[in-house]
Amino acid sequence: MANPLFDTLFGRYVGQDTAFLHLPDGRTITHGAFLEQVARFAHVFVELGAQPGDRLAVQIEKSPEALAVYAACAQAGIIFLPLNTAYTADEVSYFVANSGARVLICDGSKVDALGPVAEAAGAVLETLNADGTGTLPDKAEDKPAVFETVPRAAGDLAAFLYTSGTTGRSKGAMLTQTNLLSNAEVLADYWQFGSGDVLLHALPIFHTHGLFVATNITLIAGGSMIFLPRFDLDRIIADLPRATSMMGVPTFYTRLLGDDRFDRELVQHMRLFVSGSAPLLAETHARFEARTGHRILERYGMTETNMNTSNPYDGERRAGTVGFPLPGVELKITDPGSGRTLPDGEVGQIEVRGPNVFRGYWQMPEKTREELREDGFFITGDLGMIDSRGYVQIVGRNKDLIISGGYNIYPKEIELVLDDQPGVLESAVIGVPHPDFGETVVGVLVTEPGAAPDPDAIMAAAGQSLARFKHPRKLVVLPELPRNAMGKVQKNLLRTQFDGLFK
Ligand code: MCA
Ligand code: AMP
Repeated sequence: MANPLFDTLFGRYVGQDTAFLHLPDGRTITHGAFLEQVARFAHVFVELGAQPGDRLAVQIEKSPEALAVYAACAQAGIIFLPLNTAYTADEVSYFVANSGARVLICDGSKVDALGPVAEAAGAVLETLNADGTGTLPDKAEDKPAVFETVPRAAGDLAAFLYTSGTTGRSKGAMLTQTNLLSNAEVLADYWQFGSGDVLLHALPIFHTHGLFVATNITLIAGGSMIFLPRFDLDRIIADLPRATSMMGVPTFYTRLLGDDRFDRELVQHMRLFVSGSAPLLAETHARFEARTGHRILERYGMTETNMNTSNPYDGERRAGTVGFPLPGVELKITDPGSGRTLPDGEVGQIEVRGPNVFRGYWQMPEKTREELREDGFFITGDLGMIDSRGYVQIVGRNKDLIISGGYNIYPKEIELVLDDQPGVLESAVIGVPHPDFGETVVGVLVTEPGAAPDPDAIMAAAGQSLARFKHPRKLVVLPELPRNAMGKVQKNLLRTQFDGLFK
C-alpha cells in the first residue's frame, strides 16, 4: 500500500455514499462527502508549504471538519498534532515551539492569543471554528475534491501526542502508522466491531481514546458515529436508542448512573459499553450491571502505546481488572529496581512490547531511553499484577500522576506555578478521590514565615498558565510538608490526610 494509514482508514471509502457521521443537527455526512473535504484541506496544507513529515498542530473544537484535518494530514503525509482545547496560550506555545510545527490551526476566538505564538515559532496560523467556518475552509473552498495521496511507509510517523512528565516538561510521543493501524485492527476484531455499528462518540478527539481508539476502530469496521461535540447528558440519553456501542471515561458512566432516565429499557438494544483512561471502580461496574444488565468492558492503554489490555468480549469481564494483553502485545510485571520479571500474583511495574508501542519522545533521547528499553519493552509507570486467571490488575502508579475525568495531570507542573507565588515557600500537589472526576487536584501550601498568601490571587495566577482542568479545586495550608528520612515529600500521607475532602 502506498500510504497504509490513509488507504486503510479512509482511502477505501472515496466516492462511497455510506453513512459516516451523524450530527446533532440531524445531518449525516457520508464517507464520500467527508473525503472530498479531506482532499480540499490536503491541497491547502500543501499550498501553505507543509511537506511530508512536517508537523501540523491544531487546537480546535470537535467537529466533522476537525476530523477532516486529521485525515488530510494522513493523506498528505503530515504529522498530526492535536492539542487539548483547554490549554492556555502559554501551554500551546510550548507544544508549537517544541514540535517545530509548520502550521497551527486554532479557533477564530483564539487568534489574538495564538497569533504571537505562531509568529514566534515561525508557524503559519489558520482558523477553523466549531461551526466549520474559518480561514482554512475558506481557502479550501475552491480546491479540487480529489488529492493524490502522498506515499508513506508503515514505519513513518503519523502523529505526535504530548504527554506531561514528572519533571513538568511535556514530551511528544511519536506514533507511527503501524502503531495506530495495528492497534485499531486488533481492537475492532477483539470487540467485534462491524459495518452495522453506530458508535456514540462524546469523547474529545485530541486524545488517544476519542481519536485513535473510537474513531479509528469505527473506520476500520466501516461503521458510523453519532458525533457529539462533547459529553452532554441529555443529548446522550436522547441518542442512545440509535447507537449500538459507546466508549467513555469512568466519569461518563457515573454521570449516566446519576440520571433516572438511564435505565435498562433505554439501552437494552446496545451491544457494547467500553471504559478506559482511568480506573473504573468495581462499585460502578456493579451498579451499571444492576441498572442495565450490561457489563462494562474495561481496557487499559496509554498515549505512548495505544491499547495494551482488554477484558474479553465473550468471556468474563471482571470488575477491577483490565483484562488480558491484546493479541500481539506482550506484557510483563517487573521489579522496579532490578527490572527482573516477577511471577504472577506479585505486584510490580507493568511493561509492554508490541507493534502498538511508540517510537520514542520527540528530541528527547534520554527520556526515551529511561522508559523504552533497548529490547522494545516500554516501562509504563503503572503498577500492577497478573492474577491467577491471567487478568491484569492495575494497583497503583509508580509515577506522580493525577487522572481527573480522564485527563492526566502532572503535579510537578502545578507545583512549579504554586511555588512561584508570593508568600509561598513550597507546595505539594496531590490527587484525592472525587465523586464525579474520580480524582481531583488539591494544592498543599507551606507559607513563608509571617506571610498570608491570597488564595484568589494564586488561582488567578494559575489560570494564566495552566488549563482549567489542572487547577487545584482546593488550596490548604500546612505548617510543613511531611518528609521521609531522604527529605522526599510523603505524598501518600497527604493523600490520606485529605482523602475525605470531596466525599
Ligand atoms: C472539565 N473540567 C474538568 C475536567 N473537564 N476539571 C477537571 N477534570 C476534567 N476532566 C472543568 C471545566 O473546565 C469546568 O470548569 C468544570 O471542570 C466543570 O465542567 P463540566 O461541565 O462538569 O465538565 P465537562 O465539560 O462535562 O467535562 C467533563 C468530562 C470531560 C466530560 C469528563 O473532561 C471529558 O470529556 N473527559 C474525557 C477525557 C479523555 O478523553 N481522556 C482520554 C485521554 P469551571 O469550573 O470553569 O466551570 S487518552 C488516555 O488517557 C489513554 C490513552 C487511554 O487509556 O484512553
Ligand atoms: P495517558 O498518558 O493520557 O495516555 O494516560 C495513560 C494512563 O492512564 C495509564 O498509564 C494509566 O495510569 C491510566 N489508565 C488508562 N486506562 C486505565 C484503566 N482502565 N484503569 C486504570 N488506569 C488506566
